[in-house]
Amino acid sequence: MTAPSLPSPGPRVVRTTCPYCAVQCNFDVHVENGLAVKLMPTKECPVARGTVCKKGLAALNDLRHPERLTDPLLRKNGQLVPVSWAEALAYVRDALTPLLDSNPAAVGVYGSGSLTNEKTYLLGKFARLALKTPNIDYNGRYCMASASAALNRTVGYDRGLGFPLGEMAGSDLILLVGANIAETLPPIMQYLKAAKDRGGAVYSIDPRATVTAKVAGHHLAVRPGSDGVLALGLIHLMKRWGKIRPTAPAHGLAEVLAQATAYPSQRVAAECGIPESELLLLAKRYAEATKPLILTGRGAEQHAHGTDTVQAWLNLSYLTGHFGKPGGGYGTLTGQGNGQGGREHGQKNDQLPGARSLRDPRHRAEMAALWGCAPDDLPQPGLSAQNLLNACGQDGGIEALIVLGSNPVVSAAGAGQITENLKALKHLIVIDFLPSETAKLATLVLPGGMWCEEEGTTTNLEGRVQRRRKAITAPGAAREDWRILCDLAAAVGRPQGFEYASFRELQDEFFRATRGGKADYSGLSAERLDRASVQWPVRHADGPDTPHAYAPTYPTADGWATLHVPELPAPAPARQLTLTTGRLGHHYQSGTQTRRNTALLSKNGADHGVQVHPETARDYGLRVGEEVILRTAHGQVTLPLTLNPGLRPDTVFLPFHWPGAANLLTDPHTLDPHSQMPAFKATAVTLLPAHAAVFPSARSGLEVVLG
Ligand SMILES: Nc1nc2c(c(=O)[nH]1)N[C@H]1C(S)=C(S)[C@@H](COP(=O)(O)OP(=O)(O)OC[C@H]3O[C@@H](n4cnc5c(=O)[nH]c(N)nc54)[C@H](O)[C@@H]3O)O[C@H]1N2
Ligand SMILES: Nc1nc2c(c(=O)[nH]1)N[C@H]1C(S)=C(S)[C@@H](COP(=O)(O)OP(=O)(O)OC[C@H]3O[C@@H](n4cnc5c(=O)[nH]c(N)nc54)[C@H](O)[C@@H]3O)O[C@H]1N2
Ligand code: SF4
Ligand SMILES: [Mo]
Repeated sequence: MTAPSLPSPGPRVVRTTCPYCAVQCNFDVHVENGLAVKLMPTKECPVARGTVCKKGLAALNDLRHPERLTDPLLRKNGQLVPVSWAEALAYVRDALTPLLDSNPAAVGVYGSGSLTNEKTYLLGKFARLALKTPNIDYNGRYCMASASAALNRTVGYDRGLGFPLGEMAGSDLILLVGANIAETLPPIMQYLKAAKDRGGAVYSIDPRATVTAKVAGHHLAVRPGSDGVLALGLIHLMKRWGKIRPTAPAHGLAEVLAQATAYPSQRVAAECGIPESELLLLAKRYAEATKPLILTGRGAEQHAHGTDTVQAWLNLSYLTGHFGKPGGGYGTLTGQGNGQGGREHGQKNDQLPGARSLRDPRHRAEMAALWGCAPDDLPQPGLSAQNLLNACGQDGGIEALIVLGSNPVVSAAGAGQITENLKALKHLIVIDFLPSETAKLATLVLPGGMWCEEEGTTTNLEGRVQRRRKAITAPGAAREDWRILCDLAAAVGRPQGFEYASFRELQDEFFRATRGGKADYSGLSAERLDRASVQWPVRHADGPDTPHAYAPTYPTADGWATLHVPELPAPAPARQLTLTTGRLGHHYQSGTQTRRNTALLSKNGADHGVQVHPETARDYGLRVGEEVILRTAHGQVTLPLTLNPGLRPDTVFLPFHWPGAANLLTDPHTLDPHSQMPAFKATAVTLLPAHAAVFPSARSGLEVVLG
């Protein structure tokens, strides 16, 4: 390998993309003496058009944070101590080679939607070709996987938004179903406001009255988990009102319409916990709209019936002829920086690059030819994310895990059990740039590169591929992640296919690998992306890109869509208190980056508390600011109480950015059968004051003494 390229020392300005969310705002990073000194938004950004959010603006702070990892750390006598790369890689050789020789499936790989396309591609290739393990998956399973599963089984592929974001402004009715974009994807609010300015109506469908709901102007506070029923209620009314005119012929139309007859508005209003009049008003608006746009977020999707919930909304859009039309239809709001590209290029347990299937003999043959192996050498699909973590440290399960770009000690469902599982591993190798809670458990930590220390591409929530350019060099002995993966392949004695002379060689191979896949990037090059960003597929160097992804016909066996009949659970018992979880505007994900960033630290420190409706607090005898115990079938936590009058009284809300909090309470075992998504957004919970020795089960009057 050649030495890393050193950027020139003089002052420079490098345009790159944000390390955080799926909007992928463009910034100009000003570099002086090899350090990033200033970050400026640019009006030329095709997505955010010159706006950024507070996280993006503060992104430089972590680059040279005092806790930044600059050396490999190896666990010796219980402590992580700095070692040379030679010693770190010798550990990798000694740890992994015996497992790879006897049972490669005992080595797991856990990736991330934060990784660039090139790293995603390389991680999948590394698992299949160097490690030969079937057990690779990634944190996107926790993210938009339910929407992805619904789109894939309906129209054969999945690009979160099938149209350019700017077209949102032309919609006359926008339904945000479980998406709090004012806090999670702030620059998109400009398109929402533009739609409102033109007379469009915007609804937030969310158990909480969020900032987004206030700007939207219309709020339907549904019970957690009831969104699918709401969609069936709308289909029922559209049918009654003669509004069914499907986008194109499709399989399953009759079955889907037949199911909706069982969902009259009275039933639907009761199950969703909303007034029937509000349901009828929404239905009337939907029926009259010319370009209604349904956008789902994690609130609708992160359930054990998330795929079927999304399916119900997708069916509504398709049946009423809006799906796939410019400015209208259905889309999912992808979350992570490269949440879109991260789900296309082979870090999923069942996937090969270009959104190919690991189960398809033709796809296997295509990748085997590119990688110079026999198709049968490629493993079959392995465990999906939560099952992979559940299998860690278990008899006959995963003995060594490599983590790149995730912090499952905070973000996995049932995080208490997962933490014990990770501790029980023989080897936990974490590649990170900061000491995340997961890195702190590792046997080996490898210091990786941060966003503007690496070259690459990311694909944003509308399928727009952009360059993420390198502005500075990683500090100390930290290395770019792609080089670390190549080093690991060499360490286990399988360097073939990982001997790139430059990043460019890897990037060009990645673009080539997607040729002929559903997510085809083969018409791309760094030079083309320098001229303009593009939306995939892009099949030829001089050919067009694809702003509208979902025009019929579809990449399915016969070109038709297949609408599936959603299977929805019975509503939760009326008196049940439900815990839901989500995000705050100034924190990102498991918090490794934002909890260290002084520009983002909360002013009052109460933001990690549990949000409860004042009426519920009164019912349970709780006072503001006091510590309360939350208990579910999966765990218990004690946190300060915050009142939120904008929340449904039968729902409590907890942000998930902190360790020892939300995910100690979530269920690691009950997964969506189609997407393998845990139910992050609905867990039956009980509350009690932390000072109380007895547990007043408020609504039943029973008292349970805590052990
Ligand atoms: N500030 C910030 N921005 C982020 C992130 C971050 O961590 N912080 N993460 C990024 C990522 S990876 C993602 S996936 C996106 C997520 O973006 P969003 O989907 O907007 O985020 P969440 O807060 O998880 O959930 C959205 C809303 O769903 C509501 N909700 C909970 N349960 C239900 C339900 O059953 N039905 C309905 N209709 N609503 C429900 C919650 O009250 C919440 O307001 O954000 C991205 N942007
Ligand atoms: N209860 C609850 N749990 C949830 C959710 C929820 O709404 N509620 N949301 C789920 C969702 S949508 C998501 S996406 C997950 C996210 O949760 P995680 O999968 O934990 O993702 P991050 O917090 O982004 O973790 C990224 C880690 O990798 C590091 N990192 C980031 N980028 C890179 C990189 O390029 N290279 C290297 N080497 N390291 C990197 C960061 O420092 C950090 O430690 O959480 C899920 N968990
Ligand atoms: S976090 Fe998202 S919205 Fe904020 S600046 Fe970064 S890409 Fe833009
Ligand atoms: Mo996500």
